[in-house]
Amino acid sequence: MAAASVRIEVVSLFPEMIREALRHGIVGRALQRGLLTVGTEDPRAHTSDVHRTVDDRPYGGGPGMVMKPEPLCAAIRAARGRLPEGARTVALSAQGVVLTQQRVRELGAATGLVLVAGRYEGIDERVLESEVDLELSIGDYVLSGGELPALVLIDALARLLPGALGDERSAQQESFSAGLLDWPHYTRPEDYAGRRVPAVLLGGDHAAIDRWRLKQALGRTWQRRPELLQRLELDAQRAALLQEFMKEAGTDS
Ligand code: 9D3
Repeated sequence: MAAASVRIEVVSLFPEMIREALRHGIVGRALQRGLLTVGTEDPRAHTSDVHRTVDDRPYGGGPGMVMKPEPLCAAIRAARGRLPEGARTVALSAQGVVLTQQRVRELGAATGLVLVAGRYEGIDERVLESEVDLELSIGDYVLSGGELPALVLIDALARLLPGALGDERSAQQESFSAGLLDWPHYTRPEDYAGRRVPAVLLGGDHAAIDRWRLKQALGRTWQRRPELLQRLELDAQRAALLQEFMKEAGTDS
């Protein structure tokens, strides 16, 4: 369970990118309600040369530029100074360990987080050694900086805050489908362009609906994310539902 309120500071050369994105949706409402506070700190504010230099060429040569230590460290310390003692510092980096819901939950337990969004080819290694507790990636694809990953992490953290979601999913529903992909969702009309809503969802047999949903969730996880299914220990009912799905997938669909 997340703390009652999380305080986050994002160190970024594009603070507007952070502030602008967070105005919308569930996160925007969590901010308005004070469940979450997000500040920003721009390393460029911690330069003193006329060009306000935040990057420099890599030692050893090669393409691209590296975020230089002094302005970045000064920004990190300024951001940390606004947070309670014991705040953790996380750099969003393509070299990081991959973010998972498990790691989101762990980070949600912190009262304060400094998120460092890198730009250019990367951050001077000495900043990572001296100021950063953890490097996080959001997956194996190349982005142009850490701002969108920082926003991804903030979004995932905000959803864990008590009261952040308008319509709380019950703990029972969570365990019903834990570790599985969602089942297919339908709303009106019953017939859309000749595609009908599955009949079981139209009747009032809630036990049958639960079985159908669980079977679809198991089947889709098997088809699309088999590695997720391998981690689960299926009980007899789930194993039987998956067997049914597999048999039917062999014939129709
Ligand atoms: C020479 C290899 N570089 C790619 C041209 C490495 C590289 C440097 C900087 C790759 C990406 C970036 C910028 N990316 C991030 O800062 C980043 C990121 C990502 O690219 N993918 C997934 N998660 C993240 S978190 C931060």
